[in-house]
Amino acid sequence: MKTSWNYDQVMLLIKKPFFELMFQAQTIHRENFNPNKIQISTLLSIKTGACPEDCKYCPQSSRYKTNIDIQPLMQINKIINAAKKAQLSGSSRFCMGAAWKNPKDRDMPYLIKIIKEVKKLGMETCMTLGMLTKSQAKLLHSAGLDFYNHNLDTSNEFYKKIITTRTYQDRLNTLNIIRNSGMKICSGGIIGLGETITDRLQLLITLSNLEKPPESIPINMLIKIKGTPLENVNEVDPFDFVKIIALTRIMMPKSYIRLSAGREKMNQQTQAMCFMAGANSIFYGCKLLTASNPEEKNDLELFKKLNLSPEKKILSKEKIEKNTILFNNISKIKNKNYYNAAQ
Ligand code: SAM
Ligand code: DTB
Ligand code: SF4
Repeated sequence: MKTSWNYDQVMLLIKKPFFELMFQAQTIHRENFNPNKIQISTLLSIKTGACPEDCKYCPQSSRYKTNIDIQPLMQINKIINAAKKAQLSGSSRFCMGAAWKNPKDRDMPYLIKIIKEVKKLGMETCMTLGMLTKSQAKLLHSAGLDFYNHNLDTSNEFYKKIITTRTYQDRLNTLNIIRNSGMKICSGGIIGLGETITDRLQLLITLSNLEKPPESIPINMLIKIKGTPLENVNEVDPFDFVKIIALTRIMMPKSYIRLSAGREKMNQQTQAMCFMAGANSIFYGCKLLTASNPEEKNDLELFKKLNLSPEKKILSKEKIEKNTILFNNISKIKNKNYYNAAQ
């Protein structure tokens, strides 16, 4: 049965002594997941920058002068090469992001082709392309897209201070469209935008009280990007961040919680506490969309220390080799420059 959360209940949770909260979160985590397993996704920006939206945290908005490399929609062979590389390094899901307010209908055939090619590799797929119409969502689902990422980012009240080019209701409408299309929802938020604790709690209440909570919940720590209006906002106390992860686990016991942007600034101990609090997914690979992420070797070292291993769907060596031969026969393209840039 689905639990519905209200503000008073959640306030009681966050006020609990730290170790009580952690114990409750860890207990719920163990009832629903293997605590030694982690889901691994890799991100790729398939269209970068020049976004018409004004999200104050984002380096890709055309309103701010940031140091990013603006790129049009990427060629399919480069996308597949990146997916292949992610798969070989142990990632089970490939997440593709585009700096759009929404995709145009004319983009759909190309997006469908991308999804089908990534699926052929045997990977799960996720896209984040902005708002969707019903027919676009249906097309993506029919092409085999497993997840659609669309974050609520913060509370309804604080949202207006962060983004003016769309409303919270626009965001909720798209989440509804995704749910009805049959795709799984990936939706979470950012901590560290200058929001209050109440805003953080309201975000979690909204997510948990959706008709069905998101299957995947990315919790991002703001990466302060030079040139954006939030470049100098105050730092978040790591313990406050860990508590938000614990709350997310308690409120949405069956969802995957992704420790997302901002891991590069967290030490191993903070990340370990996030995993103890119930986070069980990460973005793996040294780049997020435009910002950097911990190097693979550092993550592997952390996994080893914590005895964490990838959850599943890592293909056998034989299957990956078979896919590689198939893939090379299809595309024959080896883009060394791209690999160099991505490394
Ligand atoms: N344009 C699409 C959209 O906004 O839905 C998809 C791409 S957008 C970059 C995906 C998410 O990245 C945002 O919703 C936000 O949560 C996160 N994000 C963007 N910039 C960030 C930053 N500087 N720090 C942390 N998270 C960030
Ligand atoms: C999400 O919640 N975080 C990811 C993914 N979904 C698309 C994006 C993080 C972006 C960090 C800033 C950047 O790389 O540009
Ligand atoms: Fe555009 Fe998405 Fe960045 Fe907002 S978060 S500016 S919609 S790319």
